[in-house]
Amino acid sequence: MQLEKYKVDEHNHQHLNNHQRKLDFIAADIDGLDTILQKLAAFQIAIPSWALGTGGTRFGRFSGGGEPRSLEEKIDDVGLIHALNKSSNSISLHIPWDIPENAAAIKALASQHGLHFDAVNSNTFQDQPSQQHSYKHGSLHHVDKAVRKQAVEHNIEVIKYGVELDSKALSVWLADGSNFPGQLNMRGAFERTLESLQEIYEALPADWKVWVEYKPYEPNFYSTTIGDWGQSYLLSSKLGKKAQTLVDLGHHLGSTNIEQIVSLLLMEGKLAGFHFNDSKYGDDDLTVGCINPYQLFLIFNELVEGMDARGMNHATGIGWMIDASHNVKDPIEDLLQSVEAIKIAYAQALLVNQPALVQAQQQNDVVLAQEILQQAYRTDVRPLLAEARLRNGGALQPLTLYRQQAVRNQLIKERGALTVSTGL
Ligand code: PSV
Ligand code: MN
Repeated sequence: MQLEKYKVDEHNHQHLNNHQRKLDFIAADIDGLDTILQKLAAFQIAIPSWALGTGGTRFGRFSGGGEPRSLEEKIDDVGLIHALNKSSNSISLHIPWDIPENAAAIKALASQHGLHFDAVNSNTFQDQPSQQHSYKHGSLHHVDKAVRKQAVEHNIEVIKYGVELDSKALSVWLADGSNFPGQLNMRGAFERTLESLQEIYEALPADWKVWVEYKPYEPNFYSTTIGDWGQSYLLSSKLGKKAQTLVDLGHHLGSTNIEQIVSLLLMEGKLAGFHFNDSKYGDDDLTVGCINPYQLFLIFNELVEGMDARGMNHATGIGWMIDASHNVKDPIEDLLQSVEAIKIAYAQALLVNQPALVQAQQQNDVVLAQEILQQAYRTDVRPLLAEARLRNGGALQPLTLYRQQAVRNQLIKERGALTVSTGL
């Protein structure tokens, strides 16, 4: 289904006075309001094709109804999200969950919604019915050359799909690791992974990147071959300029200082981008900003400062993507919340008085430095986001409009109550 523009306009008309009052209130305290609004309007976050259905756990899966049954319907759902928030103009595909059989038609459909294709993701963490060798004991790090070859070829095939869709990056996450001490020679596993990645790297088109994602545990519980940012950084450094490290917020052990990791990767030109989500315990894949919004703000503070120091464009300098999945919310509502949370953190980081912060740091004025950060963090920036959406043609209150239009009920009518979308 499509959300007609006049419905967005009617909604905006209804809420305009209220919005203007809130905007005027915050605008009075902000220098360079227009520049901030332009940055917010330009800032887009990619939606993963696998987050549009209800996520499951190993204990079960409870479909919410009206889930997309095909790649085309997933694109329609991202189109809906983008029509509402004008902040999600791309989709990231996971192969083979979402194979674009007819790339030209898929591209045409996406562009009708104003969408393009973000990074393509390979999958060598599950066995597919048609494949010859199993990934039970890993893929790119496998001791058997034939298994490694199969996994390399899969990645090269994913690049080909991506080229057809005008994607510009291959995102690689490996489940490779070991469950028990002694199962694996760790150095050997690392070296074989590097060798396999080198073969994939060779197949990258000139204007492509490969993003190497790390994760400390799960599905393996003793060692993971690309287990932390150091291991990913080592690989991406050895591979070359086109390889970078991807940070998934859920892929850290408790209390890790993610903002420090991000700051250093950025300094080295090795930060590929993000998989945004939030977590309390592990890789919980919860809605962005639902547990620890302050950490998200601190990450964005490092990003804004670090990107400015390198003269990078905030919107296009690195990859921004959500990677979340859970089983209790309407996925579209959840994604709207995640995008909002990301943009709130970004807007707050834009408000940090950087010159004053630098001065406080130079003078070792710890109290003032904290005051400066928290002044920005405690500002309610939601009217700025709403104004940027309004200027882009989106809705002042995306979630409210989504509910008023009873979009999910319409999707259930169109697609049925028992549809199940592909993904984990
Ligand atoms: C692994 O936990 C991960 O974060 C990787 O990015 C995968 O591609 C994705 O989740 C699969 O859901
Ligand atoms: Mn991820």
